[in-house]
Amino acid sequence: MKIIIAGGDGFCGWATALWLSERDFDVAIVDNLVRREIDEEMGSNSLTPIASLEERVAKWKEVSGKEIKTYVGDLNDWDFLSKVFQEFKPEAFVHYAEQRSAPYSMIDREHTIYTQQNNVLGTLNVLYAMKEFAPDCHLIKLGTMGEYGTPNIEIEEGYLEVEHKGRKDTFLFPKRPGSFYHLTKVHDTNNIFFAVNTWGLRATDLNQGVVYGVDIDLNEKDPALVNRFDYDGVYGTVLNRFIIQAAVGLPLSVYGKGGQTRGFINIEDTVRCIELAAKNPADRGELRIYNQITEDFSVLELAERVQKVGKERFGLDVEINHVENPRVEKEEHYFSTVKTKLKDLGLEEHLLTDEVIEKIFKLALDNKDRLKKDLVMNSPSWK
Ligand code: NAD
Ligand code: USQ
Repeated sequence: MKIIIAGGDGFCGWATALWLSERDFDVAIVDNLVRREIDEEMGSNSLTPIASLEERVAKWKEVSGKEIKTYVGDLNDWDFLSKVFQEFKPEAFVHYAEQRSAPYSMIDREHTIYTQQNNVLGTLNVLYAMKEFAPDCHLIKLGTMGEYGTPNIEIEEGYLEVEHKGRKDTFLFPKRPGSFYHLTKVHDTNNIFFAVNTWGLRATDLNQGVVYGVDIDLNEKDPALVNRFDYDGVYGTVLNRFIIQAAVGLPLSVYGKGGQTRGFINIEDTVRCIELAAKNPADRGELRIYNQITEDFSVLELAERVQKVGKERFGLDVEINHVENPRVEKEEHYFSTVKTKLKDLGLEEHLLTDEVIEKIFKLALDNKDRLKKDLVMNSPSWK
């Protein structure tokens, strides 16, 4: 299968590109490398030293014998995107290429507008490119569990059947997201739903939860293949942050009460979910929506798990701090999710065991000298 990974230089995209390439998919990466520019803008870095995209794909060819084509450019550059579609002729298009940090989207007006333009307009360009050049191509779009927010009812997989005054209909599940970033994913879903119904495109929207881990096996194959590992208050996600904080001897930063509960997924399962979605394409005119998570945890529960592993396996005295919450979100709430569709397609889950935490811990310890302390608590306030 000819498959494009847009955002293939990023955290999920790089792991997915190699996973699919190893399994004989014909992979092309599309990326404008903006994430590396944002690192410079924020003065931040990946805890692991990452090679350039050029070096990465060259090393992959040397290690695996497989070629990954690269197109460096922006989804918002229509001439560039048209050329990519016409030249590569994708059968599937995995769309990771968005500004994905909620805190970044809340810094100020400019960052909000950049995030919304980059994400919403980029996806519209992809939809138009599919319509014009590849109407049979399957769009595999990364959405997010945060589209739903934290409703006081169970979160279904994308749709909700509603009975109102004696009549029934099925709607996209109601959304109440918690940042301008999360809102872009809601806008994308609405635009994709419309395009699929109007033009007969095929699409799968994967509402992925918070991703943790780093594909450590890649690092073991060759250090030049190592994935990024964010820890700062803007791009670092909560479990990776806690493990890195514990490894360098900083207290774990639980925002507020820590009862915030979210769906989580190991990066090892992210790549498998994309493979399953690619092998089970939606029909023309169909938008499939899956909740791409394997387990739900509260933030405080995660901090306690990391504290326990730090103590038992590394002899560390890990402190948990309840710090003032920079976000506007519920700190105690109901949270229940349906997550069966990917399992029905064959997903065998990699759950959060102490061994998994220990493995991530080791990578953090190996790279701890690269941590810049002033980045750890640099989240902007939502207000
Ligand atoms: P990332 O920032 O590491 O990677 C995103 C990549 O997309 C970067 O390499 C960036 O340069 C590229 N990009 C951004 N805008 C682009 C554009 N206009 N044109 C071309 N390339 C562009 O992010 P990630 O963590 O790998 O997340 C990937 C996707 O998965 C995002 O859409 C994100 O919303 C979604 N997601 C991530 C998580 C998570 O925990 N990391 C969880 C749920 C959903
Ligand atoms: N949190 C803390 N302490 C921290 C960092 C975060 O308590 O040091 C809390 C946050 O307040 C929040 C929860 O942990 O309640 C999750 O925060 P996060 O930064 O790990 O995740 P989030 O901002 O939601 O975004 C991440 C990715 C995003 C993806 C999303 C999936 O950056 O791309 O869409 O996870 S989800 O949350 O399911 O929408």
